[in-house]
Amino acid sequence: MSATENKSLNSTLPESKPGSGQISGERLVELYRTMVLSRYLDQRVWLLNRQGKAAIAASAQGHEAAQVACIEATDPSRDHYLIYYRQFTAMVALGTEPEEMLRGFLAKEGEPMSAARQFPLHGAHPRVDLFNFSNVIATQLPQAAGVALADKLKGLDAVTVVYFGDGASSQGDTHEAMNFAGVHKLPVIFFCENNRYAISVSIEKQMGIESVASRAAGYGFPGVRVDGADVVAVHEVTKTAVERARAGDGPTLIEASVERLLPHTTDDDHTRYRSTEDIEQMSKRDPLLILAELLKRRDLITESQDEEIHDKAKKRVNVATDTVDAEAFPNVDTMFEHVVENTRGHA
Ligand SMILES: Cc1ncc(C[n+]2csc(CCOP(=O)(O)OP(=O)(O)O)c2C)c(N)n1
Ligand SMILES: [Mg+2]
Repeated sequence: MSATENKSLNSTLPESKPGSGQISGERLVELYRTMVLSRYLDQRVWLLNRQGKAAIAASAQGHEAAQVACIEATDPSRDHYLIYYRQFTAMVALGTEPEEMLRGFLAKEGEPMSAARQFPLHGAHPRVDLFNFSNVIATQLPQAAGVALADKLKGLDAVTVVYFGDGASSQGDTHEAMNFAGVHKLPVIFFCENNRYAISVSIEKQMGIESVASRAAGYGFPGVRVDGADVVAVHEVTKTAVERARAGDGPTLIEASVERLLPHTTDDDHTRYRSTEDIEQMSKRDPLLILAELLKRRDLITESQDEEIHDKAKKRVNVATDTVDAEAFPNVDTMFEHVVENTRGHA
């Protein structure tokens, strides 16, 4: 689906200025590199889980294009991002190093987000400027409205992007955040990665309407549905939403249709609730294959350059794995540091 067709799904989304959403061929190749690196890292974490080294992981496989394209349309030097547990690629795109991500999964000393005290990848990342996030779904949405309100009160032109899933869109927090953001015309982008499942619960059992984007009408701002496997289309609709937010016109809800190529987490088995046909069909919407095809069709990369990109990413992930695997776990004497105030005299 092209961005123009997507926009026609909701006529309230303002037209983007000519050219403002365009992405160069060079940048497309860069985004592809990030997606490939994220994919190998993601696959590695699942292997580490099967080896008994990583406790649990959620995968971004199938969500990569939506995540990189959205960030490409924003400005990490001034904008804010509130992510959730499936934001593997977004984290890589925002500058989290593979070693840092693996330290989280292997709970190694020096892990930057929670000093290895939390679920993998949970916590805040001060260097990358990621807000602390919770495993409790949709809690990040009211927080995002708060961040955007603070920026507005300070007169800054920063945009806050908050990511969530289709399942999270059914939570009360989502309604409160969107209502508040609509009332106050806050510079926030609600970015829903709709993979049609909340663990094993399919979208038909989650909502009585067809699209998450149409909920925006109830809050007085535009909602737009976009093919989340199409980097160019996601970039274009996000760029329009960013321009709208910076101009003081308020929020946008973007619904990116994506595939969750793997089960919900390493603890799940989706063959118990998805048909073989469904699983086969969705693998055809793998965003890496779709972007690789586009880059080759436009002569932006050759077959051998594609292989090089893959080799480089594989090597980068191997180096990071060897490094982190050899690192120490936090000293047990530090167990109660950074957790809660020790009022019971444990340590
Ligand atoms: C408030 C709350 N209820 C239930 C859960 C259990 N839970 C964890 S992930 C999840 C599914 C969320 O699905 P969705 O928002 O579509 O995101 P996806 O995992 O598909 O990306 C649920 C129900 C939770 N973490 N928090
Ligand atoms: Mg979902």
